[in-house]
Amino acid sequence: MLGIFKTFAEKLAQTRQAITGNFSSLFAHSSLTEEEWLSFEEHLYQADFGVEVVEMILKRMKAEIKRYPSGQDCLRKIFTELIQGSEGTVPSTDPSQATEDTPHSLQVFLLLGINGAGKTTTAAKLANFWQQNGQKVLLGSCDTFRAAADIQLKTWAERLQLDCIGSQPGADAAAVAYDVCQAGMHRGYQSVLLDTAGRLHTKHSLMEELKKMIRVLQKCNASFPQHRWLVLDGSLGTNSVQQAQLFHEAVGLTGLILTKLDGTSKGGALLSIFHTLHIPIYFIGLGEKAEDLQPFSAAAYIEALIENA
Ligand SMILES: Nc1nc2c(ncn2[C@@H]2O[C@H](COP(=O)(O)OP(=O)(O)OP(=O)(O)O)[C@@H](O)[C@H]2O)c(=O)[nH]1
Ligand SMILES: [Mg+2]
Repeated sequence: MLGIFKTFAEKLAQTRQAITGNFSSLFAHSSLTEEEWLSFEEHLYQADFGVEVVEMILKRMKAEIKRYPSGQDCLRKIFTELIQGSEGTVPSTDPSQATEDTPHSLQVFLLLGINGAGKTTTAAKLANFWQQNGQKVLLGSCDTFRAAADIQLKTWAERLQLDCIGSQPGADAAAVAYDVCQAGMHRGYQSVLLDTAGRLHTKHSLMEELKKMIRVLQKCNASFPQHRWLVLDGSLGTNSVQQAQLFHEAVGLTGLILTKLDGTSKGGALLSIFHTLHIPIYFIGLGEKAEDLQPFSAAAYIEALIENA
């Protein structure tokens, strides 16, 4: 557990710097001048907490700061309350826990998102994470839009020794998804991870294609895909909120993954996105390597933002 705190703190350093800047003195006291409050507000915007969350933080801090030994303690308390319920827990894929109602213990994860969000990389990292934890995982390359997408996923799979079913460019993505799930069920896999083509949430036809994919998967098993996870580019900050809302309206998202939080000062957007959508966050991407995908920990995230403030 300590490891995750250290990793989050290291990788979210840019966001932490945006919030706390030169505020070490500020956080040591329980009272701030008007000028300091204004400056603090600016820093919160720099870390991209978004208007609503910034206003909420300031209102509460101004009212409550005197009750705490330091501004840091007050901020920690507010963050902790705002982020409650944000940690997604992946259901057990233990076959022995399958019931009569749900005979298929196979868990199907559909990874969605706009172009370049990090879907393919995240699919490989997730498969690797679960495989390392002893699960039998199957990757499915359902981005049939570009030949390069299939190659990209297969390259990851080869490097990490992951099972992967590829596809031909131009093939029907829904049919590929169906075949991957059939293989998943019949070959005793516990999880299937489906990579999809990047799509603009504003393009009606592309969103319809996604709905079709889900309808076809439901023919495989009515519960599929149990997980519809939106992969968001964390460096886009709160700009992702509308995008997430439209995906949610189209397919009913069950989870979020925020990538690229390592290279941005906009990590505050995570709190804002959760506050707006109330969809749990399962993993966050903290770099390009396989091991840089981490299960989301609300406590580690908060400590990373205010550590040494
Ligand atoms: N620094 C950093 N880079 C990341 C992270 N996740 C993904 N990337 C990089 O982001 C770029 C895009 O990732 P992809 O996985 O190809 O994104 P995609 O959503 O599959 O893209 P399309 O298939 O084109 O829609 C790649 O260069 C990845 O290495 C992350 O957490 N941190
Ligand atoms: Mg991709």
